[in-house]
Amino acid sequence: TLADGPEALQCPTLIEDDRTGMSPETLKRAFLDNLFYLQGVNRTDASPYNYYVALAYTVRDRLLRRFLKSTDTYKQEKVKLVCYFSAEFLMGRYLGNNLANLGIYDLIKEMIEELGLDFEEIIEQEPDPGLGNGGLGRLAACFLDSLASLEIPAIGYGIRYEFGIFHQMIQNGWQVEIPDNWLRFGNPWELPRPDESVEVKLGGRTEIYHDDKGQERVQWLPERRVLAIPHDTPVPGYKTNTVNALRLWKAEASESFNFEAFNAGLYDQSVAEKMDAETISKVLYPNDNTPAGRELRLAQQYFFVAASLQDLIRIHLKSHKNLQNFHETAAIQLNDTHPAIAIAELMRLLVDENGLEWSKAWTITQKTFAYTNHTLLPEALERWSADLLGKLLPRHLEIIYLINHFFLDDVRTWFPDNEELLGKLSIVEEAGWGNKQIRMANLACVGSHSINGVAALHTELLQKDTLKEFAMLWPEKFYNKTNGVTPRRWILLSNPQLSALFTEKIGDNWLKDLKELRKLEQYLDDPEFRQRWYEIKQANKADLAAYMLKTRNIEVDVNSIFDVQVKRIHEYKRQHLAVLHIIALYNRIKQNPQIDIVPRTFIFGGKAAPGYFMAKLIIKLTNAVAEIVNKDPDVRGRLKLVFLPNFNVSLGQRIYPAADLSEQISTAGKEASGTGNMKFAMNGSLTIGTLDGANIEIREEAGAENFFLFGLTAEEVYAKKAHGYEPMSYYKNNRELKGVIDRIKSGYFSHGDPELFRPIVDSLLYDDQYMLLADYQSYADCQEQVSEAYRDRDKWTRMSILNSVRMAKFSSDRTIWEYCQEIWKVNPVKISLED
Ligand code: GPV
Repeated sequence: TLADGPEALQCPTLIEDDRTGMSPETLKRAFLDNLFYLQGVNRTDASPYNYYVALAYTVRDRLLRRFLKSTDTYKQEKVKLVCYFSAEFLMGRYLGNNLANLGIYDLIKEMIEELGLDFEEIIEQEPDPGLGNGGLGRLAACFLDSLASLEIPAIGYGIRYEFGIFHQMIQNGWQVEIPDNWLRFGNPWELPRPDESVEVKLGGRTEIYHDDKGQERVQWLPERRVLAIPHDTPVPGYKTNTVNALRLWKAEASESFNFEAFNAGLYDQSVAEKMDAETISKVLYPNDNTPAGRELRLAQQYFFVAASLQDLIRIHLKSHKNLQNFHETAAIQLNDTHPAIAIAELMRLLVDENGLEWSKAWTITQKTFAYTNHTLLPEALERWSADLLGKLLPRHLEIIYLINHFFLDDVRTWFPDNEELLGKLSIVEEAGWGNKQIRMANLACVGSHSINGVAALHTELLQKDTLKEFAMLWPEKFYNKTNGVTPRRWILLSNPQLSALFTEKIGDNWLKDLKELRKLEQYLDDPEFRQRWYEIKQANKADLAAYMLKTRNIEVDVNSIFDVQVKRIHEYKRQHLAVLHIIALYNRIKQNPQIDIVPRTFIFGGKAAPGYFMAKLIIKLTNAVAEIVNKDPDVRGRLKLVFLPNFNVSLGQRIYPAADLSEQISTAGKEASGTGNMKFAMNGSLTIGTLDGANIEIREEAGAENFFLFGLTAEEVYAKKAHGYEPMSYYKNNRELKGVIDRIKSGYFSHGDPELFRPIVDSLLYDDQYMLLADYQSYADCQEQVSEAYRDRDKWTRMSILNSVRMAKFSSDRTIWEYCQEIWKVNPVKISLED
């Protein structure tokens, strides 16, 4: 009271601020306030969605001080910023993650439940932000979590797609795509920053002119301009003060441009142009491991890269007088070649717009960029026709030609008279009839100081094969950075029971240092621990079983092996190899219904690119086999096949913890790394897999005896191809395999129509690019070993424990730390919350 005098006022925590207070009473008050004042609803008629929004704002408020403190500190201390340039960020839902990273998950859960509300239901109101296709986009999200958790100053730059990856429905066994209008109800996590908008130019032509010193220079006379409006989402580290930004750009029409047309009485045209501009950030291209090749896609890539570089230059010039040391302010990582046009854009900004000498600009550019390659598939490497690129970005095409010219001149002095080498290294491919293609991987290699693969085998094959000429020129530029995933989302959030067991036994430091899990090996021989391990897996399986019953109306046996393959559908990933094996098991049962087999539930999930015919047909085949197998009385429920529609981050969080067996069965030498493989293993699934991507390293860590290995090695695959591979001979010589293919051919799974699946059958028999038939027997035999191992619960549980506790290498914290030390040369920066 006033009578107490000023001393009483010196205790400011007496009443907590509703925006920052962490006591249960304050949190509750803030939550209910956000329901009433931000949304105008009473408790009596609030929907679960209203509650979600109220809670999201309650949490966001508690991030903001750390967020602004982080940004301020980076500015004050002129730190080097890690800039992750990526066309995709597959972030997953924010609410649960932000609660966990703030360390208030349990507190809030209790508060919500005290109000008589369903916490789980509220979490599920949030649309899963699907601004990515698969592994590449999810990797970017795991990296942002690790960067903030390791207290590294960083920013993610990308596109704020209005429509994310399509929602997948299954109708009559076929994939049907539904637009993902994820922003329809707004987005409480993002902060639009219209005052930091920048303009991006497109189209037009270039012109030579003379500057005031009489120097000949080039300027770009664009045909149109669009506004890029940044939207920032805070990305908190796990129990740190660091909150970094994910800065996504939205395209809008420039006001100035609009006015001209409007004043000229062309209102309709000005509105059309506005819509045209907005098209750029309208929709994510739903391709994984295949380039789109469309002009709009290139416009998207240039749009976000040009906006991000302007942003970084603005930040740099706030504390530096010129751009000579730009590379000391920003370490830019190119997530594949999607943002590789940034190399030409930075050259343009430095040379054309800031008057730097070409060679000086080139040094800065090379010191700024680093390139991550994510694929070995030659058809997945991006190439743009020079015509298309020149139409949209005339000055960039000239700059690319210049870069190539100087580069090839150097190569000629190093390796005289080697036209073949020049042809391989050239950024420009002469595709005949004057049809030139720009090879974006070559541009990325030439313009970067670092080139990395994403798993040991992948990096080795890049150096030996895909990028061998560059590896020969610059061996010192090549690095391996084996992928990782964040244990916060992929263990703590998705498997709370297992997390609680870990923490009970060894404390919670494993969430900051996954090597801690090794300590759990001491419990391997403890029957009580193994029992709890088993019970947790069974409980997770029961949860998933309930979900499958509810969403697909399929009843499954929780004592069966949950055998799971979830990932984008692609022929090289070989979902159809697993389907062939299921048909083989079915045939064995049909031949002898009394046969003793270990029951299995096969769970598939994954989206097919809408234009990828074979991938869509594989989905149809899977569902067609399910339809027959699930209802055949001879099977007696021993085999169940479930295709779970719309596999995404949220569904992954349900599935990984419930899996007994993780299917990682790509043709050796085709999967760059895989990251789902790591999420499964961390959650105690055993892997059946080829020696491909990161499987090799997972097997090394878990121990060969705890991994089900099958199939040809990458080397054997190459050798077989070289000697003329004949899939037909496998069909003719393997009775079981022949029975499987004949079953499909006969129309048994297609209501008697032998044509429906002919494209799959023909591709297997006459081409089999991915060598399913060569690997079939090895796979089927290996699956027998899996079944035998599963019969011995003790043995299986031990293997499961060892897989999980030995996965420290695959924490993205380890991956990011290596990037920081070896490529970016950055260190942690502590954020203080004191004023
Ligand atoms: I290139 N990847 C992807 O998800 N989309 C792409 O367009 C391309 C690659 C994936 C690879 O296929 C995976 O092997 C890898 O684990 C992942 O990128 C992350 O590196």
